[in-house]
Amino acid sequence: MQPISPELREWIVAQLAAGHSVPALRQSMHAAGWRDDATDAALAEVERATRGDAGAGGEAPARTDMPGPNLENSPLYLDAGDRRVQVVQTVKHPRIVVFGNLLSADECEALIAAARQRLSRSLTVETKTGGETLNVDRTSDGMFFERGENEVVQRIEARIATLLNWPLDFGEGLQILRYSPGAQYRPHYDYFDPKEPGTPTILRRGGQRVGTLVMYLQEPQQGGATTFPDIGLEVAPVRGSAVFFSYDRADPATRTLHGGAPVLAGEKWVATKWLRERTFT
Ligand code: PD2
Ligand code: ZN
Repeated sequence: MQPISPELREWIVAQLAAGHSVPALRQSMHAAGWRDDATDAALAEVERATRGDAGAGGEAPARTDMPGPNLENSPLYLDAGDRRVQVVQTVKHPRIVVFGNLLSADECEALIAAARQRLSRSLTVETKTGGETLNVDRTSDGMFFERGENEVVQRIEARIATLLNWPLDFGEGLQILRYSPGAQYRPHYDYFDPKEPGTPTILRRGGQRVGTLVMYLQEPQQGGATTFPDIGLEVAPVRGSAVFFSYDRADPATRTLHGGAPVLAGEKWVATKWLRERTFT
């Protein structure tokens, strides 16, 4: 059976939304060389997805192709192209990997220096509307780099793509956050809530988020761990290290609730890379 690619799925959805009939679609796909059984399977899948069918337990269906490091044979180090990255800790469910030595001190400094003058109070994507709003749950200051915006951003993005086996252009631009004393990021999920009305608009730019990499650029003197309340894990914000986690569905069943604990002393800086299902535009 021919695989149903995200592009084909999107094309079918767009054709149906434009008012083309199912028989007309079937005819176009037949003319394009699709076998009728594959066409029917693709149409049925799109119909299931648009009806919002749940899995056996009532949950959303899980993706199978996911970002993440290759941990076969329990490596202590991974080759991320231009750097040897340490595997410090792993959790299976939720899938979490803590990396050491992902960034050099110079790279951390360069990101902070380039971001500092562009910081403003952080906005979060607003799934109610598809826009962005100030969110009291996040009291840090932040900014976004464009993907590939400068040499150091390019180098780090290429390294992440190699390390996590996920195409570079499926990633959002790097987000930089600065937490001053008292600042925190209350526990949340990084995927977009499918029940919110603004989510379809957000998903047009590359589908759902499926993974997060939080990289620590500057460690505070106290506090500021990245917390996973469902499993009681706290990741210390050590400069140059990072925590990766992935979520194969937009559902709390992924146990990826996480937050940034309040910074008690000093300043914490992080860079976050969010990974989408497909090309982020
Ligand atoms: O800065 C953190 O530790 C943190 C915690 C939770 C960052 C994010 N979420 C994020 O950028 O999504
Ligand atoms: Zn988050």
